[in-house]
Amino acid sequence: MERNEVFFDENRESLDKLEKRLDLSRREFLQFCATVAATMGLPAGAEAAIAKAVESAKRPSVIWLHFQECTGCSESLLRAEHPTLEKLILDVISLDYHETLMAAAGHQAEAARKSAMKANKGKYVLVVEGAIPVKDNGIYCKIGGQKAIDLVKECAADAAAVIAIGSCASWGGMPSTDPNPTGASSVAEVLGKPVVTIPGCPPNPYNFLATVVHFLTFGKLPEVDKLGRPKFAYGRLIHENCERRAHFDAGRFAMEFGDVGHRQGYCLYKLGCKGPETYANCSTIGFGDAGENNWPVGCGHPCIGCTEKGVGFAKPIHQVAKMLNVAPPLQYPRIVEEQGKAASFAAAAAVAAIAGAAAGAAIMLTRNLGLSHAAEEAEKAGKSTGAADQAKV
Ligand code: FSX
Ligand code: SF4
Ligand code: F3S
Repeated sequence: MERNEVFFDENRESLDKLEKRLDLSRREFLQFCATVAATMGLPAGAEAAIAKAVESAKRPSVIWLHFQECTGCSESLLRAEHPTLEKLILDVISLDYHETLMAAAGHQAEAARKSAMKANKGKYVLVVEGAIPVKDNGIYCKIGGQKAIDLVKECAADAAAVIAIGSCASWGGMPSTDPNPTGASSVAEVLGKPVVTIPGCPPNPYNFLATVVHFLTFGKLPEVDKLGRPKFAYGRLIHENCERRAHFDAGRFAMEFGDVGHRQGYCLYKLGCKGPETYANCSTIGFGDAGENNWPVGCGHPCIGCTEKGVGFAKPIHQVAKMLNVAPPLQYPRIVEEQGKAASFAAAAAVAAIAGAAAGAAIMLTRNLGLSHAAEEAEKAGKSTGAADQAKV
């Protein structure tokens, strides 16, 4: 009997109840647990532990604050299908305060927040969506007559965990774009202590769901990097696992939107793709359960680095990215090899490593970028190979 079957056999009664409570079939529930386990990079069989936690754990009270943002973070959760947010709200967490989703308004809403915080002192999870303006003593954002800067401190004081969702809350995001007139700041800056961050504009809903489920299953938040990002989601550069990576390595680039390279799905580096300097799992988990390739690069637009401080909303969208490392991808998608004419990524890295110059690999690579594509275009136009060889970025 498989591990999951054993789990379902042993927990038949409670799962029957859960099935009714969640209005999900057992299969759908297992699929949800498996998706979350896979997002966290947990080994096979972990979905049983997740299922057990979701089935039996007391739903944690969640207070969700909104500041300077567009509500895209909440919107992206509404587009998650396994399960839908309303099921998540009702059965996995107890969402006691969320300005855009709760029925209560005005004083009633404020009262709901205060009573949830009192009843769950030291145990509730605080989720913050949006940046916090600190300029001019924080007067640019007020909720219920209270300044955002004061509200976030009040709510964080007795929280068991603080999660900054979206790039705005994680590092300032779009509202902090130069010249940042309101002094839009991150939750960590305002609280003066590190918090878990789930950047992205909007962030991938599974990264948030997986973080909450990790808290439920293991009683603690997942391991994070120095920027507070869960390592399971932000441990690798987008470029490392991109479906267009083989084209990058072979020097095949889209040079303009709509050109031959763009239509054939070539690498978008020359159009400003920030995948080489952006840490996130967009290329591996996609967005919105809408099928394969449903992420910016998959749809033909360069990554703008929305998860990365100093890249998204900071660098011009079509400025060429900085190469952060030269690690080869985990796997290569199939390509038509005879088209590749430039030095491969791996070859360039190897030569640089022999010379003892790690930085040199990036430089060599950058010098090779576009050579083969330019050569190919030149050949198509009937020019001589010599002329094509001269083609430079
Ligand atoms: Fe919007 Fe959220 Fe962007 Fe910010 O996501 S999608 S502006 S990260 O805080 O609502
Ligand atoms: Fe993918 Fe962008 Fe890297 Fe090209 S530069 S392989 S499109 S992440
Ligand atoms: Fe954002 Fe780039 Fe992912 S723009 S959604 S980090 S592909």
